[in-house]
Amino acid sequence: MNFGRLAIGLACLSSLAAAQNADDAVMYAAPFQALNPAITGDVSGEASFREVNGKLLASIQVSGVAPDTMHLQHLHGSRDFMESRCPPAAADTNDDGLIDLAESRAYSGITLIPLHDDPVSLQIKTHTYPTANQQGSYEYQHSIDLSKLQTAVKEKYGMDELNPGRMVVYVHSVTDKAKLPDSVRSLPDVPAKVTLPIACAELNVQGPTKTR
Ligand SMILES: [Cu+2]
Repeated sequence: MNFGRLAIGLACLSSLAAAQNADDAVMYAAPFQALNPAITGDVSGEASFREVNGKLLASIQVSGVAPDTMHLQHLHGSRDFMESRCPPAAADTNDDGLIDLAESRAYSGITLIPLHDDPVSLQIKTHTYPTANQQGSYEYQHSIDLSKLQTAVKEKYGMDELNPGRMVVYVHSVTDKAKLPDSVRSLPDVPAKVTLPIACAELNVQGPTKTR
C-alpha cells in the first residue's frame, strides 16, 4: 500500500470539502438604479443578500438619497414567483412624470419583506427603517433567520419558497419638502412622499452557486 498516495488523496478530499462549504454561501446582489430622478436626484448604491448557515445577511448601501430622512426599503416580488423587474419609464401609466408604488406593481410585484430592525415581522408600516445621514447616504446590515422568514412568508403570502434571485429591492421616500402631484398613489394612510420609489435593484445570483 502506498501511504504517500493515500495522504495526498485525503488532502484532496479535505480541500474539496472546504470548497463545497464555501459554495454553500449563495449570494444575490445588484447595483441600484435611480427611479424618479426628476424629484430624487442621482441615487446610487448596492444591495446584496448572502445565505450563510441558515441566515440571510442583508446589506444595503445607498447614497444620493434625501438627507436626515427615514427611507423605507423592501424586497418586492410576486407571490407566484414570476421574475420581478425594476419598472421602466413606461410604467408611468397616469403620465404624471413619476412612477409611484401602484405603477411599480405590474413589473415588480408587491411589497414582501421589509428591511428594518425586524424583517421577520413582515410589518411594513414602522419607524425602524434606516435614516440617511446629512450627506444623504446610509448603510443597512441585518442578519435574518432564514427559516423564521420562510415560515412568516408562507403564513402571510402563502409562498412555499423564498427566492431572492426573483425579487427586486426598493428604496423609497423623498424629502418632506418635495412637492408631489396629487395623482401620486401611496399606501392607505401613508403620505406619497414616504412611499415614492427612488431606487430599485434587480437581484441576481452572484459567484459560486449551491448545487440543489
Ligand atoms: Cu418597497
